Amino acid sequence: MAELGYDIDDIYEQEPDPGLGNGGLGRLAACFLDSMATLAIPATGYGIRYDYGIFKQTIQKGAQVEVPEEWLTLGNPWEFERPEFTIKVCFYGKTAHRTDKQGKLKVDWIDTQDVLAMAYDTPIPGYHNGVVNNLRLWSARSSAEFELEYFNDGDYIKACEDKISSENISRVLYPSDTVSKGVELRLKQEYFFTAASMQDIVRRFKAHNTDFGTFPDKVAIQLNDTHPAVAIVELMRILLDDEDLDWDTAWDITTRTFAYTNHTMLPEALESWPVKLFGELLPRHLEIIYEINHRFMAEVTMRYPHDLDRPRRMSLIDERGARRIRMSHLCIVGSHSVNGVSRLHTELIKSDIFKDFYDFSPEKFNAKTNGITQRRWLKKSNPRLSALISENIGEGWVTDLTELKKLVPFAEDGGFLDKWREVKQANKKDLAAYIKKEKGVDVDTGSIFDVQVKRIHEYKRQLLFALYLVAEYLSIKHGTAGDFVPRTAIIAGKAAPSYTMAKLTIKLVNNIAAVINRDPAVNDKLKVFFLENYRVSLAEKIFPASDLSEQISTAGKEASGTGNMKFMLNGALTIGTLDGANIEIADEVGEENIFIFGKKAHEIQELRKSGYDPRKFLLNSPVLEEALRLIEENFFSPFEKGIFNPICDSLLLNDPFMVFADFDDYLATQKKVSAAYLDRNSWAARSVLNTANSGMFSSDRTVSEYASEIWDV
Ligand code: 8GP
Repeated sequence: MAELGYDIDDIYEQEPDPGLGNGGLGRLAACFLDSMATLAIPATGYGIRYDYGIFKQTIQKGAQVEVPEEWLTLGNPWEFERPEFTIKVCFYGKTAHRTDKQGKLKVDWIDTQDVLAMAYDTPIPGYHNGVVNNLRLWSARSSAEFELEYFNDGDYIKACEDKISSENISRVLYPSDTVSKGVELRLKQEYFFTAASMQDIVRRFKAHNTDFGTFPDKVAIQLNDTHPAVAIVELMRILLDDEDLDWDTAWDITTRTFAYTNHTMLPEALESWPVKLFGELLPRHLEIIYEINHRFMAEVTMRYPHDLDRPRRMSLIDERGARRIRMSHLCIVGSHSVNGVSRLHTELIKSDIFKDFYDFSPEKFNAKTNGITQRRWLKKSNPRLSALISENIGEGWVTDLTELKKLVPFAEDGGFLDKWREVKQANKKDLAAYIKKEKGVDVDTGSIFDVQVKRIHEYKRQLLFALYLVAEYLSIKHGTAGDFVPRTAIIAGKAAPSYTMAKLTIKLVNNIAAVINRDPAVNDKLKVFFLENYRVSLAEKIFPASDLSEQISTAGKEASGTGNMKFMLNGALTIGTLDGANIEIADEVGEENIFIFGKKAHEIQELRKSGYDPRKFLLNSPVLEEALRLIEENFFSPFEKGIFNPICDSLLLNDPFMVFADFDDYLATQKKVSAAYLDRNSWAARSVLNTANSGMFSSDRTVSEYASEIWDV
């Protein structure tokens, strides 16, 4: 490339990220694929080949503006089109009931409108082990028969419209990671890729097997949240209607095949589909769901004959208001395993949203703490640190992350600590150069790189970080900051396009950054940057350069988090609440090497119950009061007066995520961080210990647990 006059990094920059997911849930799946291939587990990942993945985020006048990302227009060299595996997926129509020659009741799904699912395969190589697994993504094509009807009638335009409409199914990823809106196209997407995948799985099974009784021994299907929940019903349909099995046999096969992972407890994210919409699109599946529910309700009533409310709470159908199908209930009833993604999250689903189901079948519930692949998140993205580690403890960590424990003694080796710091410094220089290029502002690489990168959401509390930065700004202005330890705050993340409060938070951060970065009085002490279009390739630049990892969600709300693990692996120290996997990170690294603050999950619950009044906390915190007042008085919005009122009002009136309740403790803990950073050697030692103790957060460990405890593979 150099001979040809190109810089290889410029070439790499040309390639768009395949943004086929929203946030943590999708990225977790990508890490799992890498681990499954590396552990030589024969596995396929199934999903949708979206023409437009997650939008590209641009910032205009401080606000997020979404632009479609055309990642496929210049071609995608990593995939293979597999037209030979094209599958027909049916929608709409009606069911016809009849008795066959043996007098058995049979159901036909007829008069359907059909769409083709075309397979595109992306090879997933394991690490130096000769194994290549497959990621199979489905793209929607119109079915020729469907068009012909209209062509024959001479209605060319109608035929073309229908072609477009069926191909729209795989057009675009829904860009909200936490809200399930119940729109028809989304349900079509879910059934489209699920039905294609189930037919593909059954076809492969039948190529080598004849007895469906062995299906659960050969096939395990892990449902990544409820989005593919209808797979349970689709397998029942195939076994009953196509393969002629009786209900009990089909149900036994199905429940032994499926397992379900829950990724969030946020009520707005729990999927439920209006019965009417579902029944029109998938009439046969609705009948099967009714039958599953009928039998399940009978069991519940038998077990709790005197508890009349329990069947109502546990039903697959929510009867309050217009009837809806509860997809999580379908997943629990139709699976042999239900897992949370951290220890705390699992305890909470057992005691809270799925308590009735835990009472009913406790044996199904288990915890599988998330993990990340060190091949991408250390070896590939942080080559300097990888080299330093391998020089000292060998390369074993690449496939066994617990090998990093061998770094523990190096935390007391001054020469090694110097090299460790040099690596961090070089990575910070690279990120500073990127920020200079993007923002035109100089960055002090001697400052603490204090970083919060993740989707923007109220529960993740980017506002807590923003209020802290305003408070620090004020303390510098007032001259009360003392020996201020310089900081560079870096924030990045996308907001769902319809999530007003999240978008306003981005605007607030950008406006705060504009004021602070322009003020000569604070300039050598504090700078704030919102980096636009957070994505995997940007994350790979950020984690290696970070000193401090912000994991500050309201306790009980973040199911696990995985960014927290990427920071730790790259030697950042965490400031965080006892939420999700932070708790397990603290256990591994030891409390001396992490900055924990804030209310615990049960305290949050109790405070809420006893009637939380944010103003009480505000009255007791002059610093918070002044920071909030600055925002209210339009200091950061002189030309757009009042635009941040919705944020201030929400905090003052009910503060749903208890930002005020945790503010003082957060501020005090940040002061401890600054003091700790001043002792460069002990900070470096703690940084080494973070990396050294991150072994359990490899997705190799997570996937091994799924393999032995759920899939039996
Ligand atoms: C995320 C969780 O918020 C995060 O804590 C966790 O690390 C990650 O899943 C992987 O387990 N959950 C989601 O992204 C999520 O639930 N999204 C679906 C509801 C759309």
